Amino acid sequence: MLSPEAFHINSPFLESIGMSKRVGINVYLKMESSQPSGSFKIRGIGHLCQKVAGPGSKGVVCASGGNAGMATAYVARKLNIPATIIVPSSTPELIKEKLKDQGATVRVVGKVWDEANDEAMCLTETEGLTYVPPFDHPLLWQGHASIVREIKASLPSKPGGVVLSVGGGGLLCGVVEGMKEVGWDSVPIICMETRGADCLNSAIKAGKIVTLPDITSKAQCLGAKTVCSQAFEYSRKGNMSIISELVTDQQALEAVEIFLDEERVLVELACGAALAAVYCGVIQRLQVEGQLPSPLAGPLVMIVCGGSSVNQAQLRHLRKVLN
Ligand code: PLV
Repeated sequence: MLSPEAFHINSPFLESIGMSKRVGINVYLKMESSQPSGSFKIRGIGHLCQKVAGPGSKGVVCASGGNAGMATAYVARKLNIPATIIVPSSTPELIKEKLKDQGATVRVVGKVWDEANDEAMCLTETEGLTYVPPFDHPLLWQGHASIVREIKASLPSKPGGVVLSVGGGGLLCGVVEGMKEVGWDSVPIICMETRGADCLNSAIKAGKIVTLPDITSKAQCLGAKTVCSQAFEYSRKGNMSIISELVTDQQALEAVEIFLDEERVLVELACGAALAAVYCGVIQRLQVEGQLPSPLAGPLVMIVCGGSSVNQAQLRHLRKVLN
C-alpha cells in the first residue's frame, strides 16, 4: 500500500460521451493529466523516492523524455533535495523550462533517452546521486498500480478493456500488477505505441526483446529503444491478455486534437497514441477481427496518461512537421 503522504492525487474518472458514441459502449477516462506533475509518472516516482531518497540523499538524478523528469523534480522539491534531470536533445524547450521552474538542474545529453540514461547512471557513480529510473523498477510499478485500485473503487462493473500507452513499459507493468491485485486478470489491455517508438510491438513480433536502431517518432516520451523485460514477459501469451497496436504520429496528433475539442484537455502525443485507439478506430477494428469481443464485455477504460510537453505553440509545430 502507498503511504498516506503520497504525492499523487486520486485523479478524476470521467465518462466520455464522445468516445462512448464511437465504440458503442461506455468509455471512462482516468485523467492522469490532472496529476500535479502533469502525468501518471508521479505515482511510481513518488512511491520510489519515498523508499530510496531519504533526507540524507545528496539528490536524485533521472534521465527522461520529460515527464518522469517532471515527476522527479516535483517530488524532490517536496522532499527538499536537489534534482538533476538529463534530457535528450529531442526534448522541447518548453519542458526544459518547466523542469527548471520545478527547481531542477537540467542537462541535455545524447539524441535519445537511452543516451541520456547512460549519463544519469554515470552521475550516480561520480556524484553519489540517487538514480530514479523512469520505467524499469518494481517500486515504480507498485506506485502505478494505485491507478487500478482507484478505477476499481469508481467503476460499478469489471471493464471490458483498458487502453494505455507504452514507452519503456512501466505503466503497463503497474497496470498489470494492479489488475491482478483486484482480480481483473482476464481483462484485455490494449497497449498503444507510435511507429518509430515501438519497442514493445517489435519485441512481441520478434519473440524476444529487441533494441530499436533509432527513435523516429515525435512522441519522444514513448521513445525508449528497449522495452523493460517485465513488460515483455507480461505480454507473452498465456499471461495477461495483452494486445499491442501501433498508430502513426499523425494519428496520435489527430487524437490529441479531437480530445482537446471534445474533452477540452490538452495532452502530449505520447498520450494521443492511447486516445487514437478509439478516435482512429483501432478498438473497432480489433472487434471486427475478433481480437476483442463485440460488444465489449464491459466499459472501456482509457488511461489518459497526460504529459507536460505540450502547449499551443508545440501543437502548431507538430501540425507543421507531421503534415
Ligand atoms: N515517459 C518517460 C519515458 O520516456 C519519461 O521519461 O517521461 N505517457 C507519457 C505522457 C509518458 O511520459 C510516458 C513515459 C509514457 C506514457 C509511457 O510510460 P512507460 O515508459 O512507463 O511505458 C522515454
